Amino acid sequence: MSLRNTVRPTVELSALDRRFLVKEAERLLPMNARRRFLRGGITLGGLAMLTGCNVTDSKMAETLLMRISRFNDRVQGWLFDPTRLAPTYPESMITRPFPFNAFYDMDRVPEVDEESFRLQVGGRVRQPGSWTLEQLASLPQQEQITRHICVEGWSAIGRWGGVPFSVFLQRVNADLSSKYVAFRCADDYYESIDMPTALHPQTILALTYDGETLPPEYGFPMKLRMPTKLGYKNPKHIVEIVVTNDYPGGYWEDQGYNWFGGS
Ligand SMILES: Nc1nc2c(c(=O)[nH]1)N[C@H]1C(S)=C(S)[C@@H](COP(=O)(O)O)O[C@H]1N2
Ligand SMILES: [Mo]
Repeated sequence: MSLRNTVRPTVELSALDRRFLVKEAERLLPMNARRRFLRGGITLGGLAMLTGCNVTDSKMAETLLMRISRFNDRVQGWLFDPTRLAPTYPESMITRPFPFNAFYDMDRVPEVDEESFRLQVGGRVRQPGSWTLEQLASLPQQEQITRHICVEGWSAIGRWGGVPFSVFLQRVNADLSSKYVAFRCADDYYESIDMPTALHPQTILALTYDGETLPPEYGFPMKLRMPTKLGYKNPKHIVEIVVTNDYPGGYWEDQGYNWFGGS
């Protein structure tokens, strides 16, 4: 037996832990797989076969959930239709006031100085560098009234305007065959998305909310607005964009949320 095996404590799973694990796994499974599984009932043995993880302790339980979540990402990626549009709404249906949400309270919203701000762009792009807000505002703009869905159980309809993200990626000569686009924010938030979603016609680098400059609480100086993805995938206060092939993760994803996060 290796030293590593002898020193690492093995925490046996209780019956309650096992029931919780099966529930968690069920939540992480993509819909179609969930349906197929439910016909026979989800068991720990079935999940072990699906993931190649034999769950005997809490460490393996974590690995199993992580593998199911990545399996979910792949299935959602396959199912994603890059031409299918999310519903749009009339102006009369906009939720007023639009809710604020972040991993902190409103009084801690980051302050970004408009004059000195520069958006950094790098990674797999032929034109890396920095952008002022004025330069971004001079690119083609597009508006949308769409529904934002938060996993915490609320949704709201809002109106965002900005640069179609596909236009921006083409402007910086991004390698569009890359796997991911990663975002770093002025708070400690970070996110990443798949390239097909980055190029979706409703994915915009939003500079305005309801016809006005994006207010601080909704993500000044800019947020990525994607009606095809859940709320936490839409980063606010973006300061850096990197095109990459190395999986960048995300603020909530690294704490167990599913990465693809389709809505
Ligand atoms: N930089 C940053 N972006 C973020 C978050 C955050 O805490 N920081 N929270 C996310 C979550 S969970 C949600 S629901 C939305 C909320 O956006 P809103 O304040 O415009 O409603 O922002 C997302 N983007
Ligand atoms: Mo959210």
